[in-house]
Amino acid sequence: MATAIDIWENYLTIAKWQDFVNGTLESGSSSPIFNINPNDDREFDAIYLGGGAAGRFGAAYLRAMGGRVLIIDRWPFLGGSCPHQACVPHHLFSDCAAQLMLERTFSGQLWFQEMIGKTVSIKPIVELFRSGRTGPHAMMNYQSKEQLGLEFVLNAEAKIIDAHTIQVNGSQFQAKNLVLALGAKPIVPDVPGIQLQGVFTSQSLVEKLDDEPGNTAVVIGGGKTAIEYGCFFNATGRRTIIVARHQAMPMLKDAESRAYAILMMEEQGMEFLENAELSVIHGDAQGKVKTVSIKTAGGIVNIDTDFVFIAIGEQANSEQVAQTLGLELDDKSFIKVNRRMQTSIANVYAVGDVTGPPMEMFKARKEGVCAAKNIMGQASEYKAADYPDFMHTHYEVSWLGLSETQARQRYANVKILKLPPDNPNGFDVGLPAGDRMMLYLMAKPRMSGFQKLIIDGDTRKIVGAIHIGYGAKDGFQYLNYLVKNGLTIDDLADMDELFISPSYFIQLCRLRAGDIHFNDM
Ligand code: FAD
Ligand code: COM
Repeated sequence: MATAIDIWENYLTIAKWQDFVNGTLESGSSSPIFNINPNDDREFDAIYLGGGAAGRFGAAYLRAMGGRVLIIDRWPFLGGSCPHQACVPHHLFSDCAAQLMLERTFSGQLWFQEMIGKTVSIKPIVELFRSGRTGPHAMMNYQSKEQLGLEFVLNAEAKIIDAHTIQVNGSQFQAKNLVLALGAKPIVPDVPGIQLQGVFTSQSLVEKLDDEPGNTAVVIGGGKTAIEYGCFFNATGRRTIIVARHQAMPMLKDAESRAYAILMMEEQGMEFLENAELSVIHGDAQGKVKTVSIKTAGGIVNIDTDFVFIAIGEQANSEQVAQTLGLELDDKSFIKVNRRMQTSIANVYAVGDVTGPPMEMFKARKEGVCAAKNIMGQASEYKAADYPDFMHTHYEVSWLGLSETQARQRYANVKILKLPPDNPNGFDVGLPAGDRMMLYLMAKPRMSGFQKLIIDGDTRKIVGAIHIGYGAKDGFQYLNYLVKNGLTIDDLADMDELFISPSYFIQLCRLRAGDIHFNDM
């Protein structure tokens, strides 16, 4: 049993927290950090197991409703995988990819350095992340303790004893309810050679990369993480091959938008092997990756590389709860919950990635809050649906609602407003374009983005929107809310645009809205 550090009486500044988290991570200390109010003798309404997005937001809400809540996390910080291994490194790498695409496009022109033949090192970027991530960690701890008044135990593995009891470092805690917010981890396929040096997942890349990868990256998977990290590897100047079991980037349903996104990736040199599967990873005498064999419809393709990135999905951290509590799991081992976030045991809730897709922050946080409300007696239901979505290529790709094909299946009179419009030059037109795209607009118009608004011409309601470029993602959060509430072309036409803005939806609508029987544009 390690000696616990009690911090309840201590005020820790953000800087102090950062030192503390840095020190704990670097030393590998196993001393738990206790922040529990000794003067509150109420029973805990809930223990949140896991203090990531789902646990931290749920616990904060429960406390705000007047309840008593404890969070337990095995990391020395709150916030979970997002700032440590997931969204934050993803956004750093995607920022680098966007910046590097700009630098390569303008290599040797204007003030841009010569980039031809240059490979950018990945390792220093990973190291930069590793040293910088404790800033957000410190912020989450400070906010949780000093501003939200949360009670927590950090740097300690939680062991479930029964549906009301948790054991941490030899101490037991009782609660009326348990909320399992244990998250998920990358799936690692069982193929020969998977243990070789040079095989990484999104987690191990940021924790363990200690050799600079060579000139070829093989990415296994065609989903968000595969494409996002693949575009980063490609932008650093490496040959990058995406190996997708079916289609790459299937989540972007609009065929024309997807075609633009894929074309722009191909023009950056990305290669795609679709309907293909990782077969064997071959190593050299030192135990390092040497060649990867991919099974394709045309036979085995061998690729020489020392760097394989696995991104084929996530699996729930549900083993312990399945064993100790005997909870019902689905066929992929995600914990089954009803719309109140209750598992098969009524006082045990599960929230966030541990309950399965969509694996997104808003869903984790909202599920955490939904459980809190139910625990505090406010009946609440949640099921993620009709949400806006996004991912990165070298661009930011945002979408909401239906694709054009889906809309045509549902509505008889679909109208499309898009940029560039259908025209003989294809994509080779300098619109859209907006912030961060003006250089492309002038010099490489085809790279200036793509966007589409899909409208039911009869009701005049917006039913779908897609934007590929930069800067529109923020707006999609709000646009989706309006679309769900029946936003029409006329409503959009009446809004005030901040011209030039990256999505031209408002002005396109205003140009068309005067015509009762408007046409595509
Ligand atoms: P987590 O944040 O993983 O929290 C689970 C917590 O449980 C962890 O802190 C862990 O330490 C703790 N824990 C587990 N077992 C125990 C135990 N036995 N005892 C104590 N503690 C335990 N989503 C977005 O919305 N935007 C993005 O840009 C985005 N990018 C992503 C990029 C990548 C590479 C990945 C993999 C995911 C990304 N996601 C993104 C998804 C997002 O990160 C997750 O949906 C979100 O972090 C899930 O939160 P959670 O609270 O359910 O799980
Ligand atoms: C964000 C982590 S990086 S949390 O959702 O605010 O806890």
